[in-house]
Amino acid sequence: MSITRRSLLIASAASAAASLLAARAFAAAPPLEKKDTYKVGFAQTESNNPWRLAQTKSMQDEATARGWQLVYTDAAGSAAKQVADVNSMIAQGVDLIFLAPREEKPLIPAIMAAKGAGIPIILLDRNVDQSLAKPGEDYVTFIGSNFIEEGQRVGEYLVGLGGDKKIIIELEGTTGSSPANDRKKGFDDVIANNAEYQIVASQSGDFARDKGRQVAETLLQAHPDANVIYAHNDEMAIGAIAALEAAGRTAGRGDCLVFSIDGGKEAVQLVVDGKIEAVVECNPRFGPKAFDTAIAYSGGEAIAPVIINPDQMYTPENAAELLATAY
Ligand code: GYE
Repeated sequence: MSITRRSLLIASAASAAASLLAARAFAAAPPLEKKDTYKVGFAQTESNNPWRLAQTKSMQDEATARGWQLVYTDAAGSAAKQVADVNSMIAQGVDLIFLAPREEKPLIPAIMAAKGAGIPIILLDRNVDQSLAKPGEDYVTFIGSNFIEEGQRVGEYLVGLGGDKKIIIELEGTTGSSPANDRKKGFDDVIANNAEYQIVASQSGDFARDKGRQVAETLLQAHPDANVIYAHNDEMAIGAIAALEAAGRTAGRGDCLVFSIDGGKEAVQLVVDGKIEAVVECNPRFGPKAFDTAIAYSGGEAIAPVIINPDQMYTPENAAELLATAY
């Protein structure tokens, strides 16, 4: 390609991006017409863990209870597939799209495409890069947990525990996803303010059990003195416990403390058993709040830019009592 042609292409791409930005700065998120029933999309990111299954069930149950049609897609862990899924929902003319964006950046074009087609988007559970898309302008709102606070709660609990467990391995969630970014920030900031604690390794286990096990195995070999594992979700914590046990070590206060976030039944049971020290809940039951928010939006109500789910914490003191309520 000639240099002039290439620079023309670059210039036209730049001006397209500039006009997209300009459009974004002025137009509000598309409205939702008031109707008796709706056809809505739910673009799920993957279905490889109990948290995702509980979230999907909650959305499906709510759609059934209200008699709405739900167009459900599962991106199977691929941001590219999720972009295609949203585009297919746009082509099917859904009234609104609930989107659980796998990562912070790659879903931005899909959000802009929906906006361009006049279809409002409500983000569920994961957020997008706020410098690239904004609530009220590009999508209606984000509904989910405060991930920074979740990480902070684990850090503060660990520091509050005192004792000699201070050498930490961190298992991060999916690279580029908002819960991984924020759970890391919240936790790491607490640790940075407590000089005697040290994070010796921090690596992604992609929120998956087996990946978490593999990464924990490698990191435990490299850092045999580690005595705390902080996993960004239950699945990786359960994988890490398998890695500890395979290495002849024990999960629990006697050897290595394990922490996680989510609060599925299996993890809460492990708190009861003393293998996980504490779990910060991240509530996956989005259905009622998601659908209520869509109705409020169709009625012209002002919607808060961020709607935070309240989360509890499972500890040795309350885990047995709360086990029955865990998803
Ligand atoms: O912690 C994890 C899931 O985005 C908050 O993603 C969610 C996280 C949740 O796959 O288990």
